[in-house]
Amino acid sequence: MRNPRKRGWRPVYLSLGSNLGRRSFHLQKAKDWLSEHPQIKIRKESSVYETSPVGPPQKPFLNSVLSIQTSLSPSELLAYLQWVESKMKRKKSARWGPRVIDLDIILYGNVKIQTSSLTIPHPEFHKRRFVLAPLSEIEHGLKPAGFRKTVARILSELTDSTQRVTLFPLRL
Ligand code: A4P
Ligand code: MG
Repeated sequence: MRNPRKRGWRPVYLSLGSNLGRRSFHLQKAKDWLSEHPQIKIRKESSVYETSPVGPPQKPFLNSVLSIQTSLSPSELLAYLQWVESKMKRKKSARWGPRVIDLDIILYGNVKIQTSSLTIPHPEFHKRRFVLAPLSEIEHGLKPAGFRKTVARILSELTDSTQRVTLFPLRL
């Protein structure tokens, strides 16, 4: 029977990134942790991309984007992502520094949030080819909360030519 108290399931987009150690293994492992949560269903996954680092000089990243449905609230989802990061032995590093795994909430339904621990949509996503390319691959017509343009349009209007993104031969 349907539980009337059950909260709705929301469409959410997550960014996965790794540039330390066995990068593809780390992306796969993070996806496995996400799929194990009973309140997270993975709907679509982008290709994996090798991307030049944004921020301080460091090794290239592997990045991908997952489309999920979740009944977790934004703060519950963030807590779970941080738990997965800690399980995967991510150590705190410099801001935008190298990491075994980084899990970010890019979009959470149509919600806009600005608190000390959570900003949604992610404050940098619209400037980042490493997020926009995989997101546009799986949801090019999506208009993020607070934006009048589609993801594909935002990507096509990016002018920063220093950000390189190439398809990586791996399926998660
Ligand atoms: N936080 C606020 N909003 C969010 C959100 N929407 N999703 C807070 C996730 N976390 C959010 O994050 C710091 C704090 O951000 C968290 O405690 C959470 O409360 P962090 O992951 O511990 O630190 P960070 O990642 O070093 O800082 P920041 O500012 O989150 O960096 P980003 O934006 O995650 O960028 N270049 C390439 N090519 N590919 C990458 O994946 N990633 C980064 C990290 C930099 N350059 C990159 C890549
Ligand atoms: Mg982060």
